Amino acid sequence: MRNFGAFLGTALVFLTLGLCPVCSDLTDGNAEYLKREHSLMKPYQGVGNSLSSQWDFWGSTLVTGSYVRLTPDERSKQGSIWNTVPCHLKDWEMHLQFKVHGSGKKNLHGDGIAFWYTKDKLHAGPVFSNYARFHGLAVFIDTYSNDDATDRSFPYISAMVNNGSVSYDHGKDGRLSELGGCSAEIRNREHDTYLAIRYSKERLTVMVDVDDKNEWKECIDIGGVRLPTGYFFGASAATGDLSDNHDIISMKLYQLMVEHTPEEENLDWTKIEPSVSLLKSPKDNIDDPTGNFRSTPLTGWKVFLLLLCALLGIVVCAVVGAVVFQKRQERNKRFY
Ligand SMILES: [Ca+2]
Repeated sequence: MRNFGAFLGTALVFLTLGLCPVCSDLTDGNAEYLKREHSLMKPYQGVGNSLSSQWDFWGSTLVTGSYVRLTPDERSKQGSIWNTVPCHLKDWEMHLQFKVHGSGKKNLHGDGIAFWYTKDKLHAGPVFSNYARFHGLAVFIDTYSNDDATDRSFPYISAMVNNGSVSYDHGKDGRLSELGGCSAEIRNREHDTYLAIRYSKERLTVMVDVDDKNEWKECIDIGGVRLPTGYFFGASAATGDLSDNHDIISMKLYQLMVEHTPEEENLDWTKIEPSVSLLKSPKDNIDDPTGNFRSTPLTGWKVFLLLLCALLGIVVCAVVGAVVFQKRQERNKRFY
């Protein structure tokens, strides 16, 4: 059994070697580049309804020197702002700096802000003042619980990918079509609040920074998300019987430097149909009490656990094998 120590050593070396690709996968060292043509920043030059503008606005939207107010704290207002330049980046990260505030007491305010990456822009409708059967991605910052269910606290952030076939259900706060979400205290904060939406290699990640600690907390992370290039970024908000000021301070878009295979590069990315390859339909989410359904590819720790289990299996087999072998040899010796 002296060799067992050596075997364990070798196993550990293999384990370390096996982990290295996982380590490099976890270290996301991609350089990021701000894309001004898709960003909205103070003092909001290039915002306006002219041919040369990079951002169009609609409805109750008011552009001041320090914020873009999608709706004031008044009933039945609808407003939106849209990037006029289609985005042809394959991998991107949008940082949304916003502020939702108003005089309404707890649960007496609404309805929230929606972030969009969609085929159509300035297409008004009932979903936070946008079209319900949209093509593309939506991330909702929903401040009012329309549904009576008490399984989650609001404000609630959720994501939805649509190919125009599904209508966002406002009465159910989009529960039936959501891909994942989290609660976040974003309302009436002293400081600005932030949302990051990253789309890269079919993976959608949403992070929040709402506690003024300058650190991102993961909210949504799902794989198998397919979105085309050539869509438009936008943000919209709406008030109903209840209201809030919905302010966008900035929208900063960063290009992520990610390598793609030649096959991927040769695809016509504008022809991709928005979809999510879930193992079950998003409608089954309703069975999940947390409201989170994730179909992520193997993440770092899962790969680690798998490797560990496999190695433990090998170790156990080797030990049992060695013991059996030794016993047999001893028995054989007795016979000679
Ligand atoms: Ca709602």
